[in-house]
Amino acid sequence: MTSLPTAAATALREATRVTVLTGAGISAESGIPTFRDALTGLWANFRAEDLATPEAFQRNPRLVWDWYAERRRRVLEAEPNAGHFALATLEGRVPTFALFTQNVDGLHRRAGSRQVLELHGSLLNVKCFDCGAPAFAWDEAAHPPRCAECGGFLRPDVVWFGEALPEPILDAAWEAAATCDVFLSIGTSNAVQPAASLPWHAAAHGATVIVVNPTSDGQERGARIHHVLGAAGTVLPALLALRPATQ
Ligand code: BV8
Ligand code: ZN
Repeated sequence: MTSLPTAAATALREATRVTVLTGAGISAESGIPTFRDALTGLWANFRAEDLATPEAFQRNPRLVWDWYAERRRRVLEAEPNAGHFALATLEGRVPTFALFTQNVDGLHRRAGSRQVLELHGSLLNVKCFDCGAPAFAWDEAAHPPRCAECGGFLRPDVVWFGEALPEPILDAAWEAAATCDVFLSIGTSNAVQPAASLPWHAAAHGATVIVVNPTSDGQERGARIHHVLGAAGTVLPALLALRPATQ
Protein backbone atom coordinates (compact mmCIF):
# COMPACT_ATOMS: atom_id res chain seq x y z
CA MET A 1 0.00 0.00 0.00
CA THR A 2 1.36 3.44 -0.82
CA SER A 3 1.55 5.72 2.23
CA LEU A 4 -0.77 8.65 2.78
CA PRO A 5 0.75 12.11 2.16
CA THR A 6 1.34 13.95 5.45
CA ALA A 7 -1.26 16.62 4.70
CA ALA A 8 -3.95 13.98 4.16
CA ALA A 9 -2.92 12.03 7.27
CA THR A 10 -3.06 15.22 9.34
CA ALA A 11 -6.47 16.10 7.89
CA LEU A 12 -7.84 12.67 8.80
CA ARG A 13 -6.25 12.75 12.26
CA GLU A 14 -7.81 16.16 13.03
CA ALA A 15 -11.13 15.88 11.16
CA THR A 16 -14.35 16.49 13.09
CA ARG A 17 -16.59 15.78 10.08
CA VAL A 18 -15.91 12.73 7.87
CA THR A 19 -18.10 11.62 4.96
CA VAL A 20 -17.57 8.25 3.27
CA LEU A 21 -18.72 6.93 -0.11
CA THR A 22 -18.25 3.23 -0.81
CA GLY A 23 -18.61 1.19 -3.96
CA ALA A 24 -18.45 -2.45 -4.93
CA GLY A 25 -14.70 -2.57 -4.29
CA ILE A 26 -15.15 -2.60 -0.50
CA SER A 27 -17.15 -5.83 -0.78
CA ALA A 28 -14.72 -7.48 -3.21
CA GLU A 29 -12.71 -9.00 -0.30
CA SER A 30 -15.95 -10.48 1.00
CA GLY A 31 -16.21 -12.43 -2.24
CA ILE A 32 -18.90 -10.24 -3.82
CA PRO A 33 -18.08 -9.61 -7.50
CA THR A 34 -17.78 -5.93 -8.41
CA PHE A 35 -19.78 -4.41 -11.24
CA ARG A 36 -16.58 -4.32 -13.33
CA ASP A 37 -16.24 -8.08 -12.87
CA ALA A 38 -17.78 -10.01 -15.75
CA LEU A 39 -21.10 -11.68 -14.97
CA THR A 40 -21.04 -15.47 -14.86
CA GLY A 41 -23.44 -18.38 -15.23
CA LEU A 42 -26.85 -17.73 -16.76
CA TRP A 43 -26.02 -14.03 -16.97
CA ALA A 44 -22.57 -14.38 -18.59
CA ASN A 45 -23.87 -12.89 -21.84
CA PHE A 46 -25.10 -9.70 -20.18
CA ARG A 47 -23.60 -6.52 -18.69
CA ALA A 48 -24.84 -5.48 -15.26
CA GLU A 49 -25.95 -2.16 -16.71
CA ASP A 50 -28.21 -4.06 -19.13
CA LEU A 51 -29.88 -6.16 -16.43
CA ALA A 52 -30.25 -3.48 -13.74
CA THR A 53 -33.03 -1.55 -15.51
CA PRO A 54 -36.86 -1.50 -15.35
CA GLU A 55 -36.95 -2.24 -19.08
CA ALA A 56 -34.86 -5.39 -18.64
CA PHE A 57 -37.20 -6.53 -15.86
CA GLN A 58 -40.31 -5.88 -17.97
CA ARG A 59 -38.70 -7.68 -20.93
CA ASN A 60 -37.56 -10.69 -18.91
CA PRO A 61 -38.75 -10.63 -15.30
CA ARG A 62 -37.54 -14.19 -14.65
CA LEU A 63 -33.95 -13.47 -15.81
CA VAL A 64 -33.64 -10.28 -13.73
CA TRP A 65 -35.44 -11.67 -10.66
CA ASP A 66 -33.20 -14.81 -10.69
CA TRP A 67 -30.04 -12.66 -11.04
CA TYR A 68 -30.96 -10.74 -7.88
CA ALA A 69 -32.05 -13.93 -6.08
CA GLU A 70 -28.61 -15.42 -6.80
CA ARG A 71 -26.87 -12.20 -5.67
CA ARG A 72 -29.02 -12.15 -2.48
CA ARG A 73 -28.03 -15.74 -1.75
CA ARG A 74 -24.31 -14.90 -2.20
CA VAL A 75 -24.58 -11.78 -0.07
CA LEU A 76 -26.27 -13.66 2.78
CA GLU A 77 -23.47 -16.26 2.66
CA ALA A 78 -20.77 -13.56 2.60
CA GLU A 79 -19.23 -11.89 5.64
CA PRO A 80 -18.19 -8.24 6.09
CA ASN A 81 -14.41 -7.80 5.78
CA ALA A 82 -11.75 -5.71 7.58
CA GLY A 83 -12.64 -2.70 5.44
CA HIS A 84 -16.29 -2.75 6.56
CA PHE A 85 -15.28 -3.25 10.20
CA ALA A 86 -12.74 -0.41 10.08
CA LEU A 87 -15.43 2.02 8.87
CA ALA A 88 -17.83 0.79 11.57
CA THR A 89 -15.16 1.54 14.20
CA LEU A 90 -14.19 4.89 12.65
CA GLU A 91 -17.83 6.01 12.90
CA GLY A 92 -17.56 6.00 16.70
CA ARG A 93 -14.31 7.99 16.70
CA VAL A 94 -15.44 10.98 14.60
CA PRO A 95 -17.89 13.59 15.96
CA THR A 96 -19.81 13.97 12.67
CA PHE A 97 -19.70 10.88 10.46
CA ALA A 98 -21.84 9.88 7.47
CA LEU A 99 -21.49 6.72 5.36
CA PHE A 100 -23.13 6.63 1.94
CA THR A 101 -22.89 3.43 -0.05
CA GLN A 102 -23.62 2.57 -3.66
CA ASN A 103 -23.67 -1.08 -2.62
CA VAL A 104 -26.91 -2.98 -2.19
CA ASP A 105 -25.42 -5.86 -0.17
CA GLY A 106 -26.15 -4.74 3.40
CA LEU A 107 -22.60 -5.61 4.55
CA HIS A 108 -21.93 -2.24 6.22
CA ARG A 109 -24.85 -2.74 8.64
CA ARG A 110 -23.77 -6.33 9.32
CA ALA A 111 -20.29 -4.95 10.19
CA GLY A 112 -21.89 -2.68 12.80
CA SER A 113 -22.10 0.64 10.95
CA ARG A 114 -25.17 2.48 12.23
CA GLN A 115 -25.25 5.57 10.00
CA VAL A 116 -25.53 3.79 6.60
CA LEU A 117 -27.34 5.62 3.81
CA GLU A 118 -27.98 3.36 0.80
CA LEU A 119 -27.95 5.56 -2.30
CA HIS A 120 -29.03 2.65 -4.52
CA GLY A 121 -31.29 0.72 -2.14
CA SER A 122 -30.79 -2.84 -0.95
CA LEU A 123 -31.24 -6.17 -2.71
CA LEU A 124 -32.26 -7.61 0.68
CA ASN A 125 -35.52 -5.64 0.39
CA VAL A 126 -38.26 -6.55 -2.08
CA LYS A 127 -41.25 -4.55 -3.32
CA CYS A 128 -43.97 -4.74 -5.97
CA PHE A 129 -42.97 -3.50 -9.43
CA ASP A 130 -46.52 -2.21 -9.98
CA CYS A 131 -47.87 -0.83 -6.71
CA GLY A 132 -44.61 -0.46 -4.77
CA ALA A 133 -45.93 -2.35 -1.72
CA PRO A 134 -43.03 -3.86 0.27
CA ALA A 135 -42.93 -7.65 0.53
CA PHE A 136 -41.49 -9.42 3.57
CA ALA A 137 -42.13 -12.98 2.47
CA TRP A 138 -42.55 -14.51 -0.96
CA ASP A 139 -42.69 -17.82 -2.81
CA GLU A 140 -39.02 -18.70 -3.46
CA ALA A 141 -40.18 -21.18 -6.12
CA ALA A 142 -41.77 -18.41 -8.21
CA HIS A 143 -39.73 -16.54 -10.82
CA PRO A 144 -40.66 -13.80 -9.95
CA PRO A 145 -43.17 -14.09 -7.09
CA ARG A 146 -46.27 -11.95 -7.13
CA CYS A 147 -47.42 -9.08 -4.93
CA ALA A 148 -49.97 -10.06 -2.27
CA GLU A 149 -51.64 -6.66 -2.64
CA CYS A 150 -52.15 -6.38 -6.39
CA GLY A 151 -50.76 -9.50 -8.06
CA GLY A 152 -47.97 -7.59 -9.81
CA PHE A 153 -44.43 -8.99 -10.05
CA LEU A 154 -42.11 -8.49 -7.08
CA ARG A 155 -38.72 -6.83 -7.71
CA PRO A 156 -35.61 -6.01 -5.63
CA ASP A 157 -35.88 -2.64 -3.86
CA VAL A 158 -32.80 -1.22 -5.57
CA VAL A 159 -32.37 1.88 -7.76
CA TRP A 160 -32.06 0.69 -11.36
CA PHE A 161 -30.42 2.70 -14.16
CA GLY A 162 -32.85 5.36 -15.27
CA GLU A 163 -34.56 5.42 -11.85
CA ALA A 164 -34.19 8.32 -9.45
CA LEU A 165 -32.18 7.92 -6.27
CA PRO A 166 -34.13 8.40 -3.02
CA GLU A 167 -34.23 12.19 -2.80
CA PRO A 168 -33.74 12.60 0.97
CA ILE A 169 -30.64 10.36 0.86
CA LEU A 170 -29.19 12.07 -2.21
CA ASP A 171 -29.81 15.52 -0.69
CA ALA A 172 -28.08 14.37 2.50
CA ALA A 173 -25.16 13.08 0.46
CA TRP A 174 -24.62 16.39 -1.36
CA GLU A 175 -24.81 18.23 1.99
CA ALA A 176 -22.45 15.79 3.76
CA ALA A 177 -19.97 16.07 0.88
CA ALA A 178 -20.11 19.87 0.91
CA THR A 179 -19.62 20.22 4.67
CA CYS A 180 -17.05 17.58 5.61
CA ASP A 181 -13.36 18.05 6.43
CA VAL A 182 -12.38 14.69 4.95
CA PHE A 183 -14.16 12.65 2.27
CA LEU A 184 -13.19 8.98 1.95
CA SER A 185 -13.96 7.44 -1.46
CA ILE A 186 -13.57 3.68 -1.12
CA GLY A 187 -13.67 1.05 -3.85
CA THR A 188 -15.58 2.85 -6.56
CA SER A 189 -14.82 3.35 -10.24
CA ASN A 190 -16.86 6.58 -10.22
CA ALA A 191 -18.68 5.29 -13.31
CA VAL A 192 -22.26 5.88 -12.18
CA GLN A 193 -23.91 9.22 -11.66
CA PRO A 194 -24.91 11.08 -9.58
CA ALA A 195 -22.99 9.22 -6.81
CA ALA A 196 -19.76 9.45 -8.79
CA SER A 197 -19.68 13.25 -8.43
CA LEU A 198 -19.80 13.27 -4.63
CA PRO A 199 -16.01 13.07 -4.03
CA TRP A 200 -15.29 15.92 -6.41
CA HIS A 201 -18.15 17.96 -4.90
CA ALA A 202 -16.42 17.54 -1.54
CA ALA A 203 -13.04 18.64 -2.94
CA ALA A 204 -14.68 21.67 -4.57
CA HIS A 205 -15.97 22.64 -1.11
CA GLY A 206 -12.53 22.42 0.48
CA ALA A 207 -12.52 18.87 1.84
CA THR A 208 -9.46 16.64 1.72
CA VAL A 209 -10.44 13.65 -0.45
CA ILE A 210 -8.78 10.30 0.17
CA VAL A 211 -9.39 7.73 -2.58
CA VAL A 212 -8.78 4.07 -1.65
CA ASN A 213 -8.56 1.81 -4.69
CA PRO A 214 -5.96 -0.68 -6.01
CA THR A 215 -6.12 1.13 -9.36
CA SER A 216 -6.30 4.80 -10.15
CA ASP A 217 -8.47 4.51 -13.31
CA GLY A 218 -11.56 6.75 -13.41
CA GLN A 219 -10.34 8.84 -10.49
CA GLU A 220 -9.93 12.59 -10.78
CA ARG A 221 -6.78 14.32 -9.64
CA GLY A 222 -6.35 17.57 -7.79
CA ALA A 223 -4.52 19.30 -4.97
CA ARG A 224 -6.98 18.04 -2.39
CA ILE A 225 -7.36 14.52 -3.81
CA HIS A 226 -5.03 11.82 -2.51
CA HIS A 227 -4.96 8.26 -3.90
CA VAL A 228 -3.98 5.43 -1.65
CA LEU A 229 -3.35 2.55 -4.04
CA GLY A 230 -4.39 -0.55 -2.14
CA ALA A 231 -7.22 -2.81 -1.10
CA ALA A 232 -9.85 -1.47 1.30
CA GLY A 233 -9.33 -4.41 3.67
CA THR A 234 -5.68 -3.39 4.09
CA VAL A 235 -5.80 0.40 3.79
CA LEU A 236 -8.84 1.18 5.96
CA PRO A 237 -7.45 -0.43 9.13
CA ALA A 238 -4.26 1.60 8.55
CA LEU A 239 -6.28 4.81 8.18
CA LEU A 240 -8.27 3.91 11.30
CA ALA A 241 -4.98 3.75 13.22
CA LEU A 242 -4.68 7.51 12.62
CA ARG A 243 -7.76 7.96 14.82
CA PRO A 244 -6.94 6.06 18.02
CA ALA A 245 -9.91 5.31 20.28
CA THR A 246 -8.54 7.42 23.13
CA GLN A 247 -9.08 10.77 21.31
C1 BV8 B 1 -30.42 8.64 -12.55
C2 BV8 B 1 -28.13 -0.79 -7.88
C3 BV8 B 1 -32.04 10.24 -13.17
C4 BV8 B 1 -28.59 -1.92 -8.73
C5 BV8 B 1 -26.84 0.68 -9.33
C6 BV8 B 1 -24.35 10.80 -17.91
C7 BV8 B 1 -24.29 11.72 -16.88
C8 BV8 B 1 -25.09 11.57 -15.75
C9 BV8 B 1 -25.93 10.46 -15.62
C10 BV8 B 1 -25.95 9.55 -16.64
C11 BV8 B 1 -25.20 9.71 -17.79
N1 BV8 B 1 -25.48 8.68 -18.61
C12 BV8 B 1 -26.37 7.86 -18.01
C13 BV8 B 1 -26.67 8.38 -16.82
C14 BV8 B 1 -27.57 7.85 -15.86
C15 BV8 B 1 -27.03 6.63 -15.12
C16 BV8 B 1 -25.55 6.40 -15.19
O1 BV8 B 1 -24.78 6.97 -14.44
N2 BV8 B 1 -25.16 5.51 -16.11
C17 BV8 B 1 -23.75 5.16 -16.26
C18 BV8 B 1 -23.67 3.72 -16.79
C19 BV8 B 1 -23.11 6.15 -17.20
N3 BV8 B 1 -27.40 6.85 -13.75
C20 BV8 B 1 -28.64 6.49 -13.39
O2 BV8 B 1 -29.45 5.97 -14.14
C21 BV8 B 1 -29.02 6.79 -11.96
N4 BV8 B 1 -30.28 7.45 -11.95
O3 BV8 B 1 -29.53 9.25 -13.06
O4 BV8 B 1 -31.71 9.03 -12.50
C22 BV8 B 1 -33.48 10.45 -12.91
C23 BV8 B 1 -33.87 11.58 -12.21
C24 BV8 B 1 -35.21 11.79 -11.99
C25 BV8 B 1 -36.16 10.88 -12.44
C26 BV8 B 1 -35.76 9.71 -13.11
C27 BV8 B 1 -34.40 9.50 -13.35
C28 BV8 B 1 -29.18 5.50 -11.17
C29 BV8 B 1 -27.86 4.83 -11.03
C30 BV8 B 1 -27.97 3.67 -10.02
C31 BV8 B 1 -27.92 2.37 -10.77
N5 BV8 B 1 -27.91 1.26 -9.78
N6 BV8 B 1 -26.87 -0.27 -8.38
C32 BV8 B 1 -27.71 -3.13 -8.59
O5 BV8 B 1 -26.73 -3.09 -7.83
O6 BV8 B 1 -28.01 -4.15 -9.24
S1 BV8 B 1 -25.36 1.18 -9.93
C33 BV8 B 1 -24.18 0.04 -9.57
O7 BV8 B 1 -23.11 0.27 -10.44
C34 BV8 B 1 -23.58 0.19 -8.20
O8 BV8 B 1 -24.53 0.54 -7.22
C35 BV8 B 1 -22.54 1.25 -8.38
O9 BV8 B 1 -23.08 2.52 -8.26
C36 BV8 B 1 -22.16 1.04 -9.82
C37 BV8 B 1 -20.87 0.25 -9.87
O10 BV8 B 1 -19.91 1.12 -9.48
P1 BV8 B 1 -18.86 0.72 -8.36
O11 BV8 B 1 -19.55 0.52 -7.07
O12 BV8 B 1 -17.82 1.75 -8.44
O13 BV8 B 1 -18.29 -0.69 -8.78
P2 BV8 B 1 -17.34 -0.98 -10.00
O14 BV8 B 1 -17.37 -2.44 -10.21
O15 BV8 B 1 -17.67 -0.05 -11.12
O16 BV8 B 1 -15.88 -0.55 -9.47
C38 BV8 B 1 -15.31 -1.24 -8.39
C39 BV8 B 1 -14.08 -0.46 -8.01
O17 BV8 B 1 -13.50 -1.09 -6.87
C40 BV8 B 1 -12.99 -0.45 -9.09
O18 BV8 B 1 -12.50 0.87 -9.24
C41 BV8 B 1 -11.91 -1.37 -8.53
O19 BV8 B 1 -10.62 -0.94 -8.91
C42 BV8 B 1 -12.12 -1.20 -7.05
N7 BV8 B 1 -11.70 -2.33 -6.22
C43 BV8 B 1 -11.64 -3.64 -6.55
N8 BV8 B 1 -11.22 -4.36 -5.47
C44 BV8 B 1 -11.04 -3.47 -4.45
C45 BV8 B 1 -11.34 -2.18 -4.92
N9 BV8 B 1 -11.26 -1.09 -4.15
C46 BV8 B 1 -10.85 -1.27 -2.87
N10 BV8 B 1 -10.54 -2.47 -2.34
C47 BV8 B 1 -10.62 -3.59 -3.10
N11 BV8 B 1 -10.30 -4.79 -2.55
ZN1 ZN C 1 -48.53 -4.71 -5.93
